[in-house]
Amino acid sequence: MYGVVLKEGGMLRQSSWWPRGGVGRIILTSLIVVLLMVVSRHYLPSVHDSAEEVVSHYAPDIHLQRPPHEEQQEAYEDADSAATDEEPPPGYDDPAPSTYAAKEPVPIASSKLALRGCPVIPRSADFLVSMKTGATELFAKLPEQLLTTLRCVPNYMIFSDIEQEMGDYHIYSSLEDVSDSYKYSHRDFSFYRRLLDLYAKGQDLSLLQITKQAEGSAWDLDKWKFLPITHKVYKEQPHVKWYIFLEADSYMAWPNVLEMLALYDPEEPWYLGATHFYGDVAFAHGGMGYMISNGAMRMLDKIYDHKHVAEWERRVSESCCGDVMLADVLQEAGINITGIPGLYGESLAWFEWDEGKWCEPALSWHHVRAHDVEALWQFETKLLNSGSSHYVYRDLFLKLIEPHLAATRNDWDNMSSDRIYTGPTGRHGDEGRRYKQPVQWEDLEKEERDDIWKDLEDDQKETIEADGIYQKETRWDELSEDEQVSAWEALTDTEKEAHESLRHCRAACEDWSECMQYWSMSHRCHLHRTIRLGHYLDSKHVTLDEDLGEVSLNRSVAGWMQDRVRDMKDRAEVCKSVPEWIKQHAEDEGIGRPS
Ligand SMILES: *[C@@H]1O[C@H](CO)[C@@H](O)[C@H](O)[C@H]1NC(C)=O
Ligand SMILES: *[C@@H]1O[C@H](CO)[C@@H](O)[C@H](O)[C@H]1NC(C)=O
Ligand SMILES: CC(=O)N[C@H]1CO[C@H](CO)[C@@H](O)[C@@H]1O
Repeated sequence: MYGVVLKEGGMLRQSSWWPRGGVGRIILTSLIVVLLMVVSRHYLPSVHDSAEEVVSHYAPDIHLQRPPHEEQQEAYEDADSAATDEEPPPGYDDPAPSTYAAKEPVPIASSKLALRGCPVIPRSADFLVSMKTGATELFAKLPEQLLTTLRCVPNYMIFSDIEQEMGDYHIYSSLEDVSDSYKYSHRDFSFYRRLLDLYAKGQDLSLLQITKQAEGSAWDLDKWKFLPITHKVYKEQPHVKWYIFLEADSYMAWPNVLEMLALYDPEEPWYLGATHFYGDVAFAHGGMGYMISNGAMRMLDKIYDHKHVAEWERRVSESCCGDVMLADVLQEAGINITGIPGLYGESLAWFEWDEGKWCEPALSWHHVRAHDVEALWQFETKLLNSGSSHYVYRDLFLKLIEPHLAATRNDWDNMSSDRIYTGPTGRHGDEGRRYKQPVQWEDLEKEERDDIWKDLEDDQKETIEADGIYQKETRWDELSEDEQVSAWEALTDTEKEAHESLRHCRAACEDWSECMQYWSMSHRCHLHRTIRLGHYLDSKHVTLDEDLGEVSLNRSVAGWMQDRVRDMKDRAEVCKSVPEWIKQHAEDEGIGRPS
């Protein structure tokens, strides 16, 4: 536009009516400029308008201004209808804006842009996610979660040792509500006090992670976080239906989790997770993720007073772990754990793929690194955007695991451990209970007998009743020296040679009909009856052994029986859809919402 003005000016200069005097020129030029300004203001589009046009042409979803409030609501509603068809029952108001609202993370006020590409978005009025991490690992673990899983969760709170900001995100303190008498004097908190001190001095807290000792201290501190976090999420948002607790190294598969939760009435007291035992206490493992219903939170809140908290803190100081203590406290409030399937305690590399879990929906993973979170996220986003609404372990296997299974793979870690061969002198045999040793039935403790009896076949029971002899299944390291010698002699020739080379190891795997994979490294052969991916292992001592030709002896080599993997896939049942699977699961377990 202004370019045109100059060009016109250039043409005008040639004409004869153009004044020769300086003052006349200035006056006439000014008049022309004013005239052009008036014309451009009224008849030509403004610079601002045209810029907006360009933006909306190339990126229709980018708003130059924040979208108005209605549009935000709409964004949630779109997403919600994708996540669940049912309308929320009356009685759940949107939670009152909390006092922290101004500090809450950006996605709370997210626009369509922020939620774009999210396959599933949990309803912000129904689900609150609490993500627990520590100040030393905050910057290592959280960014990937914020880029992927948390990006699609409109309602969450992040907890660390210290209240701080991370970019646009507010990090809550999981420890500030612990009584001062512990916080400022108990030895579990010496690490916390150090963190506070260094934080006040503006230091990089991640440097504290390097020592083993610091790891131990961070663990001692961790058990103190569970109760304050549980209380805080409820106090902040008392109307949410489900409180979901994760750690920064957990990954949760939203579509499957939401399907599973739909089985349970949040008005009832539910404490759902992967059941573990510590002594007599049944607890939900913290890292694998657990969920507490609004009904349960209300019951806990009834007894969450000074007297109880003082007593619980005393018990925490003596207890091993925060998740165990939480289960203890919930039981005191009248809530017992209910175990749910699909929560796994390790990352993908460790998972044992076999027919048993083939059709189960995967709910969560633990000990995931940023790399795993990314892989899972990419997998999930692609799958769900291509029309599937859920997925099962089979889908993960086909996309993320199977492409990496090879007949042999160098420098690969051994995740095989079902049978171990190390030659006549070393430890070999079986990690499982492979060796049957005759024992007198009467010599066993009563409890052990009862335990064993439940699982026995009828013919085994008859043998015991007839001769009083029980063939006890024993591990190699439970055998006496003499028993080990005879166990070695009982091995087949192939097994005896398995440790000698990769070729021998593979032969032993072929020889054992259940073997799916093997691992071979310097006088060692491991076999495994399920498929486990494992991971790259740096070979520090690679030495070529000419005699054996094919293998470098100290190189770690893994391999899979590919024909057996194919057979396994062929044998595996056709999976039900996840909603059907969950319905069946509910029937089997006798759970489900009253309808
Ligand atoms: C919870 O479990 C304990 C111990 O197993 C049991 O005594 C108690 O009755 C259970 N409570 C509920 C509410 O089911
Ligand atoms: C393999 O490594 C072990 C220890 O790592 C070493 O003792 C042994 O000599 C190595 N074998 C060869 C053939 O290099
Ligand atoms: C090199 C390596 O990772 N070896 C491991 C193989 O597996 C056994 C048993 O699971 C471990 O003890 C080894 O450290």
